[in-house]
Amino acid sequence: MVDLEALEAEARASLAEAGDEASLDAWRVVWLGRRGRLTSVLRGVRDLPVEERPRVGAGANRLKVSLEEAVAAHRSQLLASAADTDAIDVTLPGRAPPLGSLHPITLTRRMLERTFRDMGFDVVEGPDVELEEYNFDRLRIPAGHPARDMWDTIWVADDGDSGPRQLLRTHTSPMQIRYLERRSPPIRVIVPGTCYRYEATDATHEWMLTQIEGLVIDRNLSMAHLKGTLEAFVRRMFGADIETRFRCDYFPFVEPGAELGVRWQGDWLEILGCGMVHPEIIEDAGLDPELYTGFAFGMGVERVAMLRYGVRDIRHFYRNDVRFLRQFEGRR
Ligand code: YSA
Repeated sequence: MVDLEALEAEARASLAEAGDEASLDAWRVVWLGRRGRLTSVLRGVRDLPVEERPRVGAGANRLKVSLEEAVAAHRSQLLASAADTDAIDVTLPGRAPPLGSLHPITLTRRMLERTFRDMGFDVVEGPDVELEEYNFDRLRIPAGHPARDMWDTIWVADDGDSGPRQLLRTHTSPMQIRYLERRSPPIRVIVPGTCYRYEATDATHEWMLTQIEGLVIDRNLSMAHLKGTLEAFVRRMFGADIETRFRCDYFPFVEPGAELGVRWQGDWLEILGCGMVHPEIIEDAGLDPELYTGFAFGMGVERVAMLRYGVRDIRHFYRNDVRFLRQFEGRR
């Protein structure tokens, strides 16, 4: 009489004791090898009484399959715990760390900087946390001026009378004033940087955006220089066939003011505000506005990136969805 249950119990108990690969191999030889104990049971089926054969034959075959599975599971368990130990196999090939890539806004910002550098502009940066005076007052936007409503503002601290108020800059234009304090004409500079506005987002508006400010001051500059520079720039960026339009716009720190739109998916997308620097700003900088004139602009980098890459919704840029970001791998 073959007791398969007792055989299985014994086989499993000795398998549980196998603590390394060599003992597993030895166990295999003893139980499942060509002369192993279970193999012998299977071989002996033909010598059993006829009525015993089906039970023992089928049972021993099932046991064989189940012991094969048990030994395989035990082997992977041993391998897994070996991997957890401190043992280092110096012969294994190294694992390459996953490489990130540049964010599409960084790519676009760098490309814009290159283009303006080629056109003779310097590049400087300014503070993200700005004084109210530079963000508004010295750009001819005093407290209570309706133009302040154009940009809802994120104040950093409201100390009342105890100190100057600070905010996350709503635009890069305060750097016009800071630059004019330090440098004299001829001036040809761009200022890339992040800006923040307390406003609801939609397909073309984010609450955090990147701008590139441009400032050019020299003798005898006119609106023709402003238009010529910006049109040359747009053609370099998007090719000669791009359709552009200038429209009047109002900014207290320019006179006259305009916006530049680009044809996009059957519609117009405004990419920047611009204008001739207001004579009072030139005068406040200690320059004679009869002698010096200039133009300035503030461009939205996310909008340029939308045009460049055909992105329909600006909110994709800061959602951090790797499926979106991976599409920019390998781009320059
Ligand atoms: C105007 C005249 C100058 O002489 C110099 C600069 C300027 C621009 C001004 N400082 C300004 O910020 N104007 S703006 O509010 O119209 O923004 C300029 C550009 O930034 C827009 O044309 C757009 O491209 C982008 N922008 C504005 N708000 C945005 C935005 N991009 C994404 N999300 C927003 N919420």
